[in-house]
Amino acid sequence: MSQPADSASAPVSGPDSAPLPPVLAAARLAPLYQEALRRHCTLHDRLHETDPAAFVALAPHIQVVAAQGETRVSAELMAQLPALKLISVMGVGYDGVDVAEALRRGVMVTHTPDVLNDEVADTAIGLMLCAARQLPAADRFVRAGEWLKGPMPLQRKMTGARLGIVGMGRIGKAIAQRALAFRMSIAYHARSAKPELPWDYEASVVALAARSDFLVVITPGGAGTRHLINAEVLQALGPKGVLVNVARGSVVDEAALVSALQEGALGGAALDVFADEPRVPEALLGMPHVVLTPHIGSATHETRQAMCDLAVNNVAAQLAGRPVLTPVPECR
Ligand code: 8YV
Repeated sequence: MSQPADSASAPVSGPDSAPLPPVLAAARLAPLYQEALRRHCTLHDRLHETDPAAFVALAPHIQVVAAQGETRVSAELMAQLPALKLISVMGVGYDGVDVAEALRRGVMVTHTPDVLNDEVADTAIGLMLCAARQLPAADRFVRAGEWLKGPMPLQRKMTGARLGIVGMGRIGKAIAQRALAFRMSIAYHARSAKPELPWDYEASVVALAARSDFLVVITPGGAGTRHLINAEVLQALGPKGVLVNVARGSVVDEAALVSALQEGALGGAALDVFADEPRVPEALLGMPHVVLTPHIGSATHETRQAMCDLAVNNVAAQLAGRPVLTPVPECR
């Protein structure tokens, strides 16, 4: 299924022996995505980083860049690709892509919305339960033989608690729908109120945090939301409050989060995303009341396959001269 190691000078041929068009992987892509792409193109894995000379030779021919949710596709990279037509992101988030520059150059950007809504919402609920009931700590408790010495301390109830959701897009709504089964009261913050929704809108994140037991962050990343969750928000969430982040690490001021947890100003946190992945702040690693997962919000076979199919179908459409399926809102 997969092709031999790629190189700029040896394009892989299609069944009719016509060379398959070159596509640049801007970052290390999931094997699933790489394999599927190789059915439509000759994939050049990070050639701009691994072999600059070969990249210079190939760059004028590259019409498609493949990326993942957190991959950086900069104006500098685009400037080296004069034939670039499409940046296909396998992920709903595309904050690493300089979309303004892509628009300026007439480059289409696509992403993979909707197909991961359920998965990320499931992850958010799972993290909330883990933080409330300390399930990872309970597992460690049994394995360490602590149960033999006595019961684990009591934890807190999630059902009926107050949930604040920062970001009320497709995934935010899927989280809210699940939270209803836990009889949680729901309020949200977004760029603007959504009058069609039955939940309270808060124009200020601080005000939302102040009325929440759990604050779940599921807003897009990027400059507009950088450090939206700052010391003031964490203070408002308070010593019993729990922060859950399934969005982007950049949305939370990690230094402020560490301080708030250390000082007991914040009750706990469950984090799936970090500012400098895969590095996690050292201080968090030692905190038993913090749940840490390695950016697995959408990471199931089923959902990653659906995301991969959509990302590859966007590439195939572009290469065949057909309209792409899921352009980002700025490119619609
Ligand atoms: C993955 C994500 O990390 O969709 C996103 O924005 O963050 C993720 O689901 C990844 O991009 C999968 O390719």
